Amino acid sequence: MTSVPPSEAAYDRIRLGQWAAGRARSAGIDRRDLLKLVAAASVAAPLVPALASPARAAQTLAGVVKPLPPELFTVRGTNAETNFAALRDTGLLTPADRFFVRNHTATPVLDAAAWKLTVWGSGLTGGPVDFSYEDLLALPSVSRTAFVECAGNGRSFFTSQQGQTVSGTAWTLGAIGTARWRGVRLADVLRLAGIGRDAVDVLPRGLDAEVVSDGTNLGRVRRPLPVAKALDDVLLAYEMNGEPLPPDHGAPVRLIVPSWVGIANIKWVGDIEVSAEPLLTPWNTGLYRLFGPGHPPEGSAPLTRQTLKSAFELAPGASFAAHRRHLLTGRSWSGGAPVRHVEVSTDGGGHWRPARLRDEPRSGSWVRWTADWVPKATGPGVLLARATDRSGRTQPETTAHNTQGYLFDAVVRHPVTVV
Ligand SMILES: Nc1nc2c(c(=O)[nH]1)N[C@H]1C(S)=C(S)[C@@H](COP(=O)(O)O)O[C@H]1N2
Ligand SMILES: [Mo]
Repeated sequence: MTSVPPSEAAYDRIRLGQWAAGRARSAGIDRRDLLKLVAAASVAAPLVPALASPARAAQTLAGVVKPLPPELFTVRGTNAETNFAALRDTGLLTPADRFFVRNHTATPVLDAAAWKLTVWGSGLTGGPVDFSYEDLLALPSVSRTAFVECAGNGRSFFTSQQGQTVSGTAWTLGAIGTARWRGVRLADVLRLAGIGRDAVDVLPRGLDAEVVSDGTNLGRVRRPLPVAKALDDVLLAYEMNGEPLPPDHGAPVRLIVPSWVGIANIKWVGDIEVSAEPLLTPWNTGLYRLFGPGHPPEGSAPLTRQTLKSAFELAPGASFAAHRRHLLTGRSWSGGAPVRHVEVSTDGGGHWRPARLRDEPRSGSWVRWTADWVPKATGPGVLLARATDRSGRTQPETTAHNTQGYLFDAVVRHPVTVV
């Protein structure tokens, strides 16, 4: 199990009890609609395969501003997955031109000069407080290297490796990117806005369009953060890798919630409700909980930290010349603790040997690694990489099923061909 600080674990237990007892407030959605979502979450629908990328032509996607060249991205619905092979020549940080995009609807193009952030709600000691972009720039800034990773990253392997049905975007391992984020501490903004001692939940909301799912309007993307996390290491970021945030990644300002599931990192934030009551939205009830065998009907506690994964910087089916020395490269990461070590297997899992880490492991970031390989037999092969983090967790052989395919952490079998 991922080690979770006591405050997070306590929050989850309390919120789960409040949900079951009907005591938490639904924020911006009818309670019956939330209950329908929870009921639907227990049933998985099959994954939709990605459309074949148009050959050569630079791919674009309505709703995403940046170009999505097929060598860098695989388009999946309204989203674009980073091709891991395209990270081979990059450093620790993912350049913005190849950072994955997960949009519930479409990227809004906002004018920073006209933008404001409104902080409001029953958890403040006074009325609403507005912050302009200039106001945020004038506050003390902090920088932090952190990954943003979708909770459903790796989802397709529930089906391809475990034969299980799961619903959601059929990501392989590229729904993750690591950047250097600069911005202000959310804690500083909340204190300036007058957060009170009875505040329990902090609900940032995006300025992108309302999300309509199966005929139900879920409202704008929003997910409550427990006040303990909101006051800890969360940033309101306005810079990514030394540049102003690009439109697709939340310009002018987004949340960065280190080590937590991607949905916590609300893009294009326009307002933040600070509440003295616990809050429920679709994104912490029917979505982003584990449903299925072994979980209560209302789902697990809302997901918080990411799990542990490893990926090769290789295309699926990549080919290697036999009897030559090749340098295999990849990355491993964990939301639970810094990575401790990584092992690779080039014989389908029979033997494992240590990979060389190229980065100092840090919490909330990934490490690059390398391993040499001299393939001998020609024909199809399978490469595996397996990480262990400092909490002692190692990637398992299989991940317990959940209907929405969240938090896949099992070792992924990477097919290759030796010629
Ligand atoms: N406003 C808003 N914020 C959002 C989303 C969204 O659709 N709208 N998607 C979330 C999800 S599910 C993920 S995984 C991350 C993806 O961030 P990225 O597109 O910058 O990679 O943003 C999160 N923040
Ligand atoms: Mo996500």
